Amino acid sequence: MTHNVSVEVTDGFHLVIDALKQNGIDTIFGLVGIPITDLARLAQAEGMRFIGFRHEQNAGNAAAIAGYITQKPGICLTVSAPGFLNGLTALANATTNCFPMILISGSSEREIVDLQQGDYEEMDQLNIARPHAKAAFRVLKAEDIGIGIARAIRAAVSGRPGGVYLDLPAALLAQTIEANHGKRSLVQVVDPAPRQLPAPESVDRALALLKGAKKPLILLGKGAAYAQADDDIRALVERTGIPYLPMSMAKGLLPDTHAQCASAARSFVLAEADVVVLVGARLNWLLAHGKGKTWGKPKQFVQIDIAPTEIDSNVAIAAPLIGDIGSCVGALLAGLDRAGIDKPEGEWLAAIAEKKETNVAKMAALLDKNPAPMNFHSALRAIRDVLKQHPDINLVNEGANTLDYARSIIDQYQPRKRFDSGTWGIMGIGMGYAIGAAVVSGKPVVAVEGDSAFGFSGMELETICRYDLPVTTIIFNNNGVYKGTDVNPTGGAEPAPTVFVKNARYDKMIEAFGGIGYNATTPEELTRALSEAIAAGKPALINAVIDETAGTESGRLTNLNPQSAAKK
Ligand code: ADP
Ligand code: TZD
Repeated sequence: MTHNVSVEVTDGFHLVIDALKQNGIDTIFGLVGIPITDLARLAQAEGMRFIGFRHEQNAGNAAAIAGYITQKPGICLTVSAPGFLNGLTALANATTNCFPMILISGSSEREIVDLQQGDYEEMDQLNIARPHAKAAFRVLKAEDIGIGIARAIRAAVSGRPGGVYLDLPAALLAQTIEANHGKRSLVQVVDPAPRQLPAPESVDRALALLKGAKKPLILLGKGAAYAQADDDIRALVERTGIPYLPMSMAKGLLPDTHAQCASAARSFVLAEADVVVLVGARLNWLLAHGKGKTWGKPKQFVQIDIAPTEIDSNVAIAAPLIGDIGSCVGALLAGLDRAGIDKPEGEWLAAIAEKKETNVAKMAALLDKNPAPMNFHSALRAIRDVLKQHPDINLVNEGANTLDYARSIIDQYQPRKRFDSGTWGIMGIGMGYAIGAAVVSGKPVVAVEGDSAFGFSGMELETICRYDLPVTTIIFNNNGVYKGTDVNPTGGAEPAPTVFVKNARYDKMIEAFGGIGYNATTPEELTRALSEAIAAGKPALINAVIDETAGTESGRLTNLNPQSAAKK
């Protein structure tokens, strides 16, 4: 950009885009307005992808899942105050799930905001973001943009990944500096997420614990999936012969059909194991905090994690192994022979095999039924069978019953192909994750959504159609949150808190934007619609009509409702 004949100048807008590009970032998810519209335009003009959303939360969710899939921070761009706050839920969700993303928000004039003089979209965004982010920065001088973006990238992806907030005031974007000076101020981040090797004595301690185990178990979490150490993780599982359990987003790290997969005997192995190796999985609510009935017999843990403060968070950890998962798993592998670790005893493996067989038979009986209308099982059987033919498809999944049943019924065959409500159990990630996954993977996406869950991000169907993304959304339509059967106890006309309009036709929504809509009332119709939609590679939505009496309150979390919890 040339402002006068003698000195070539650049400005904040250009420096932000140049800094991102220089660090290999090629996509921005966002929603435009003052003061960032021109930033989005410039990004596109400079060859980046700008994917424009209808609500910032969905753009943020797309950025977060892009970060999880690629190990590069996903970028979400928003306007100030309300746009920023809309994006903040996604930033907090990314931080909670350990996904690397950067929320970049434009902000109003500092002088006015700090004196609270009532600027357009006035808000002290930096301070509001701080507790919800792994790190938060503001850049005030154009010559600091390079450093600001470098710090944001490194904070997002190094150590335990998370969400980072970057505040860019409007005045900064318009600031001009000499072009050469600007160029020199940019930073190419070297080795943004360096390997972190575990201490040798920690490795020996973990191996010694494993050596003494009679009933060992490996538990793979989404940290293991994120780490992209797929071959070493498979080698550890197969060379030790230890049965393993994948957490929901770690499904597919090894195919769910693997002989050592103990998912079908989950309760049994959690209760019975004596030594559990946690690989990138936290002992939070999703694992019953590592104690209580779920965990049955006393046990000892090896915990592999990059965050040292995760250790002993819920129960005492006998053998912490701190480092990146690739390095830690590699070190264990290298020590297996030295430590003399043999395959687990046949008795343990036989007991698991027997339990699996019984449970698989029980599930098969449920799956084989053909009730009319469909229930969760018969609809998911149809989806499972179609997806088996497409092992590289991305699966997004949210809802209560829809999430719980799909997680156990649909097999995953490849790593990082399942994206769901995650650590918070959040509803609303559906269309954002679907768009993010489609954009960065270039592969089709199937989103299996409860009707309530879908509602949080449903307007992004327009975005999916606008960018012509190969996303098929399947709505499990049972007329409400959890179920569709509640009635107002007063007999009044106002609907009960959990119910929706009966027999809604979600398929008509996508038709408004030129997508393909299907209404499926039987497993056969669902199979046909899904096969056709995937083959077409076009935006599609299937309204799957599910029995409104099927399912339970809160899916499998019934026990967390205060009334049930109080009874415990
Ligand atoms: P899940 O929900 O699947 O059980 P969590 O999100 O609870 O998994 O746990 C993921 C864990 O993985 C976090 O504690 C995080 O610090 C850790 N983690 C993330 N990336 C890495 C990595 N590259 N190396 C080691 N640990 C990692
Ligand atoms: N709001 C947000 C952001 N997250 C939440 N988890 C909830 C509300 C509470 N909630 C759940 O935990 S699941 C759920 C809600 C509203 C929806 C369940 O209904 P559904 O699924 O139609 O999506 P099923 O399959 O019919 O149970």
